[in-house]
Amino acid sequence: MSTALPEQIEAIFQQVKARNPGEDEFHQAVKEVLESLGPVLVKYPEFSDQKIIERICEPERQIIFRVPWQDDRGEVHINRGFRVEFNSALGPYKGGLRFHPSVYLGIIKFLGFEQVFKNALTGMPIGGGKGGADFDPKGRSDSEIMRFCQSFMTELHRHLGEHTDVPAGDIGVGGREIGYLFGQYKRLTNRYESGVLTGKGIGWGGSLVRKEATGYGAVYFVREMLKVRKDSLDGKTCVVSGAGNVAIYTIEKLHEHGARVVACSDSHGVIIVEKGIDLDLVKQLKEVERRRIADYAGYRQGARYLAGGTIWEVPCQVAMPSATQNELNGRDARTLVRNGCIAIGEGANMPTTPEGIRVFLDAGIAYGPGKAANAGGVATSALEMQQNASRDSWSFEFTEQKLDSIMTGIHAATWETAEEFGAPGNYVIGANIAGFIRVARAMEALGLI
Ligand code: NDP
Ligand code: 2IT
Repeated sequence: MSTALPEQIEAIFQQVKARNPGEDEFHQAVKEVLESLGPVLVKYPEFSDQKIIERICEPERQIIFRVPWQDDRGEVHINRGFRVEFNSALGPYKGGLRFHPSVYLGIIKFLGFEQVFKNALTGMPIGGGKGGADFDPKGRSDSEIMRFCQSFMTELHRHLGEHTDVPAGDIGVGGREIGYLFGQYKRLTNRYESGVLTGKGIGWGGSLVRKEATGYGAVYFVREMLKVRKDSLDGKTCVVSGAGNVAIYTIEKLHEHGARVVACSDSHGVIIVEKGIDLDLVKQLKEVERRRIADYAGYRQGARYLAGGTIWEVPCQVAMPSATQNELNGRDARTLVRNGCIAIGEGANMPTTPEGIRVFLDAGIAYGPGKAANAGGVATSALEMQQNASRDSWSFEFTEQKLDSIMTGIHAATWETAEEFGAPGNYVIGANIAGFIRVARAMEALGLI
């Protein structure tokens, strides 16, 4: 992957940087996509004439709002809420909400931009958007979380709708938060509009498999990458960063495929278990008790905890970054390759830095970028929307089968597109081009919007 862009695309990128100052993550995400698009403009000059790239880099709408709330002691707090409605050429804006203290406009824009192409890759009728707040849920009581969610939705609700904008979870937003958000939306609108949020609870409009979908889907993507190489996950040693929603169900599916996950992590440190992570314990600590992964070592002999350590030093054949952006840099990538890693499947969004990506591609290992590998979450959200629209609910097996075939399809499409554009085996180019073309075609058809 070269960093030198064709002149015309370089000019667009410089303009994006100038128009969005200080938004480093957004610049990074845009650059990675633009680096893939040179051959697309050669093949389809009409996209240049219609300024599709310039239009795709500019969100359709950006909403920033105040979120005031009171903690349990009565103290008032003010957070900042965001929703970036990036592109609706293919369907209503669709994408998660992130509650994390690091959130600012540049993070939400990078996530929204990625979401546009990811959602296009699923082949489903969903546009791209993302939102969130710089709220830190850590250490907050259930009532504080509820009050925050209610205040957040009090402002956001006017921008949402099952045919307009449909949020879901991301970092810091899971089933509990979606419940409080849905409750407040229902109260404000006097409508039981199930399709306005996804990731809902089973029993009040949620879909089976949605909770598991991102992790399971990422493992299916890796399974497909290995299949092309006449290999499989059976017996492989794996590491999975994070210990949240995506990491937990990545580990679960890796284990089901006969792989052994020897390490996972959270923002404080890494837990290493040579004989394989006990996932029930991780679920109890993280999903139920909301504690740190460090506590794992207190319950199981043979578990080592590295405070503040990097998980990528743990030798493995398959690595699945599933925590956050830029968590794996060039040095980490070199360490992984040196230790014999053969496949990377990104559960997180943009977890590998540009230098890290280059190391993986140069080493010729199977590298599945987030916008392809983690698309199973949003794809199953779209399946949830389908069930809501038809007032139906599908079995676990039926829904999981659909997720599997969507992920297998995304793998095939990215693989074939990479070949077609002269970059066999390069899923970065395959995903960026396949996603871009689908959105561009729709934008072309809908006129100057
Ligand atoms: P969770 O909040 O459930 O878990 C996040 C995990 O990542 C936690 O273990 C957290 O540790 C760790 N983490 C978060 N921020 C940091 C940080 N700055 N440094 C180190 N560790 C960090 O979120 P998800 O599992 O839902 O999301 C994980 C990733 O997957 C994100 O990149 C998200 O955008 C992406 N994703 C999520 C989808 C979904 O359906 N949920 C779909 C597609 C992608 P700690 O608890 O200590 O903060
Ligand atoms: O990054 C993502 O794809 C998500 N957080 C899930 C989005 C969704 O709408 O399910």
